[in-house]
Amino acid sequence: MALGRLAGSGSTSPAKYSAAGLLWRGIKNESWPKVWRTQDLKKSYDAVIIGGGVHGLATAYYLAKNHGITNVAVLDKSYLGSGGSGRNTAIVRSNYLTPAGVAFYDRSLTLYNEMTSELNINVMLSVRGHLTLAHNDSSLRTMHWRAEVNKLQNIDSEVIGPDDIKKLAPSLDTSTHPRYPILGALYHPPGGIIRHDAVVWGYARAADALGVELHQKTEVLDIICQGGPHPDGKGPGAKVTGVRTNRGDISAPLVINCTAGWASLIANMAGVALPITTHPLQAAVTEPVKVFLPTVVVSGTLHVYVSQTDRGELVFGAAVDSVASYSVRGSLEFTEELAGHVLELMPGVSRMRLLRQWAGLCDMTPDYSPVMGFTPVEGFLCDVGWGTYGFKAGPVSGEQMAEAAATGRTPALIAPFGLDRFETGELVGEKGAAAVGH
Ligand code: PYC
Repeated sequence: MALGRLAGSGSTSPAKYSAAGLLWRGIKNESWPKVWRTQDLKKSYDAVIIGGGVHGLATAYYLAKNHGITNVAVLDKSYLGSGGSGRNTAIVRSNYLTPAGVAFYDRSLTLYNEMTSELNINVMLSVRGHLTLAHNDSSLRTMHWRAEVNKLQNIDSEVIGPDDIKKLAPSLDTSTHPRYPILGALYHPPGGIIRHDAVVWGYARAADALGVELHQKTEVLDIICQGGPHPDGKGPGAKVTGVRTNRGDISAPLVINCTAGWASLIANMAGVALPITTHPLQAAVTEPVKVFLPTVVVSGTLHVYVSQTDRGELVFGAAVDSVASYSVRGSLEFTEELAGHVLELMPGVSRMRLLRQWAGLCDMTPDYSPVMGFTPVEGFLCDVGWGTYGFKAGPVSGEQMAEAAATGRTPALIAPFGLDRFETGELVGEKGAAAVGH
């Protein structure tokens, strides 16, 4: 059913996309209908969105759906979902540390819960609970703190002890033998995992159906501005007039930077400096085995997080690479450390084989919260600096950025994440909510 719907960019009539219809199409070797259109790049748009990941596509979708702004182009230098949206470990949760973070990610979780019907695609959301383990007194204190902040906003989170942890995740070693025994955990029942590719495809198809243009292999080479203090008219006080791409110049009064990995490079093109350093984050997946791990498990002390997909693979991640770089290559150092830490948590998986590892790029800000909203260049907006939290924030970011762009006002939910907080000092410290140490 989901595949049939996915394949249908236009009509989703049951006859055309029933199981029998799909089989017939396969037997006849009929070409599959395109999920979104390809078209020539126009000379001008009302808005250009840079980055065809969940954030960019969601922004385009909500601009069209909630605000009727459809003369929009989403540009990606590669294919849709080729960046962080296709490289993450697909975890969703809202158990953050600051009230601003909790409210924001909770809205995202609501949108994720509604997504299958909203976008008419099975995004395979699996609400299975999320455990953040504490192996020492200070992290146990942080878990209690997060639980209290969460409860104040009606978010289901509580601190539980080793016996309850064992019931939720029997494969964890909850004895007192390990180097870092498990003292407790923040348990967050609404957390889970989702099919990240389906989220990208769902937003892309829905945005396309509303008239948005999606341009892959379209790289932004420069942002064109006027009136600013720099010799080329860029910088604070300037006004954006368009973008230069490898397929020609486009004029647009609104340009929204929804990139990850390249966020500071893109912002520099408008003369806007972002307080971001970029680090790779590696992940790995095993062969599939019978399902035995029913929850998401995170250990900040051991720098590891793990979940089991519905197909049975274990998906692992760790801390970001310590050296800033734009490399998305895997390293043996990562795999060795990961294996050692995983076996401290779950000694029983020692004979499982890793099949694949990969990396994505994380744009880290000083307070581990994003940079969202308007910038000192008129018409140039940013939705960047996601660190290791980007995927789970995709839907709410799109919704809120679309509102900012359409109304010219900063919505309350993203007001705490403005770029100017690095001047005023009103930081939103979310390091304590990170899955792993950074
Ligand atoms: O914050 O839950 C998280 C997370 C998982 C992987 C990277 N970040």
